[in-house]
Amino acid sequence: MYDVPETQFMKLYSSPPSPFGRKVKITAHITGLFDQIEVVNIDGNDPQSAALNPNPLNKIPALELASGELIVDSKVICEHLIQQSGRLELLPESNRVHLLSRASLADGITEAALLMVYERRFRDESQINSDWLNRQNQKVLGGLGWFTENLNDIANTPTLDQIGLAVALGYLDFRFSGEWRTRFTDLALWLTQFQQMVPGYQLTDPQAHA
Ligand SMILES: N[C@@H](CCC(=O)N[C@@H](CS)C(=O)NCC(=O)O)C(=O)O
Repeated sequence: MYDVPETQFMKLYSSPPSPFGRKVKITAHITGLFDQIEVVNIDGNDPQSAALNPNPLNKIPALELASGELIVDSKVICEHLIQQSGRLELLPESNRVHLLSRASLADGITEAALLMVYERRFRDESQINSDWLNRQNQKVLGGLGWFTENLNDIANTPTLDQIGLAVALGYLDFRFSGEWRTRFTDLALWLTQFQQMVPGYQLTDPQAHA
């Protein structure tokens, strides 16, 4: 009798439009681990599909390791992939807190944009709170302004914060018709560069795969 080898596959619970899921997928492409991941698409609006998500918070992305351990939160999942692949240049130890803080700012843009989408999606039109929408929009604009002033060149491999920024901009393209591009031209140029250097960005384009 032969032992049946245990599957080494990790399972990524995500969905094509999810920006935080996209961040994980791009990181998986860069670190060369994408082929070891089975992507399980979750539709949070469909209770049957949502029930497949092992994350008790019912958020995506969530990563289930081959051992069964669950890892939640995109930044933590990305860190796991970086460590597992040994591609530590995506988050160098010497610069870790600085880059994680930048990554949190990028995620904050995505989060604010996502809350604006949810405000319109989950409320009756008459209940949509325009003050709340403005508040989130100010965060998006504040974040984009900050990155315009603090833009880092992309080296051979992008760092985690740069992946997060590209995903935030991609989400604004996807859900807000790229309105940011006329006001933040430096960021638009930067994103073109990122896109050219990181094939995983195109491969995870929500407009192509939604
Ligand atoms: N901080 C989390 C945020 C994840 C998140 O908000 N995901 C969205 C989809 S992109 C979600 O699952 N939303 C459903 C909900 O909040 O109920 C991360 O970085 O993974």
